[in-house]
Amino acid sequence: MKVSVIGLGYIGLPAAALISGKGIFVHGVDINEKIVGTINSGRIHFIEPELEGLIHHAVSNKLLIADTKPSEADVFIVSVPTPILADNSPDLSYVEKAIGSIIPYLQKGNLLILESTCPVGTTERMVEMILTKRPELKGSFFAAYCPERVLPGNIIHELINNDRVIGGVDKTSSEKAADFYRQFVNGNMHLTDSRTAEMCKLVENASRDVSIAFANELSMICQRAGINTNELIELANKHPRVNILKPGPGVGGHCIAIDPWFIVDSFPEEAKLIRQAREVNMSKTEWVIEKISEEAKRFENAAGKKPVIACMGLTYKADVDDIRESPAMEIKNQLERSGFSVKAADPLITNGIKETIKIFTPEESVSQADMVVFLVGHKQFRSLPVPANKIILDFCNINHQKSIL
Ligand code: SAJ
Repeated sequence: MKVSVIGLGYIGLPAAALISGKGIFVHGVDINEKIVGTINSGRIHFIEPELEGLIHHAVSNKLLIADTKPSEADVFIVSVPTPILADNSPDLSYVEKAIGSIIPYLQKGNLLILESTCPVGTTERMVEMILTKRPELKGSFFAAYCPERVLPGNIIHELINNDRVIGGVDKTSSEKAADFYRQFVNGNMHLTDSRTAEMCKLVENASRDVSIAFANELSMICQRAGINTNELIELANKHPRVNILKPGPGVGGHCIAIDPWFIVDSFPEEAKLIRQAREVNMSKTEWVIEKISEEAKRFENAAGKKPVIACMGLTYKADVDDIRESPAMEIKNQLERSGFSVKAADPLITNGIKETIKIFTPEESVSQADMVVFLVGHKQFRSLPVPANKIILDFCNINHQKSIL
């Protein structure tokens, strides 16, 4: 069997690693020649535990080759990005380009799987796009939507063990796709239709966005009420059926901050709460900037100079190196645009990003700053000493580290 994985990013590359790990040849395809070169040298282009070893093993055993062009295969997996445009509508250009690139190579009996997060109805539209160009394939290839639900930092384990939702455009397609995944997935297969599977992926993340919005709104209420939000949430969660999530400086990443917009875009009349949750989570980032600016004003009035501000953490969430859609990065940039001297520290930021951003060590940032603002709860910050004469603003509940003289 030969499998072609189109898109070798956070989802495609781990899938390629697991499939080739089962002795199935994988032809990986990516438009980025640098990524193709990195993979063919047995290395990977982002941090993910266990993945580099699997890729190195697959490449050295000639079970994985990366390429910029597709070729014939038995199974095609499309796992390319689906970002949103400035007006928050989905950008399906990568999916359309990926599907367009494999149309000449599709053969009777092939299985096409779309894994990229996409609006409801996309899989059916892609099949129509294929049949417009290749009408002779009608009824003789299989197509399914199979979303992934892995947590960055634990992708390999979750790809293997999480249940999978398998949404075929018809029953046989669902069964073919489930049989394919069973070769490397231990989780249960839940078969449904493609539209339900597409919506399932979106609602998983939208429901989380709504839950996070509740925590973020609570934090803004508590700040005005003079209540410690984290203590309040801890107490409320003692209730056996309450699970309030953690407030943060906003919602980042390329999933939770993006996917709900796919539902809002398709169902603008009905998706009121989902849209409102997005607005609350985006307003939280502005609120954090406002709070930092208010504290900086107080410092300036007292000290007669603008404070140097240490921004602790730039990634989109704790203990990952990913800065995509990062609220912390947005906060740092806005503070710099407001004329503040910012000393940013993030021990997870790998060199590639460092070249474009001046990154200090946590110790350097703290020692050079008047205000220390914790934006991302990296575990390295938990034991970081902060002298008691520094103003500490903590937006990620790192507050159990002790200040020292
Ligand atoms: N966040 C909070 N408070 C919380 C939880 C998260 O402020 O209590 C923030 C994080 O700091 C981050 C953002 O939300 O900025 C998203 O973080 P996350 O851990 O919720 O999600 P991701 O984007 O890393 O991964 C999500 C996961 N989806 C769910 O948990 C429902 C993952 O399982 C998905 O596979 C992934 O999106 C995806 O690829 O869709």
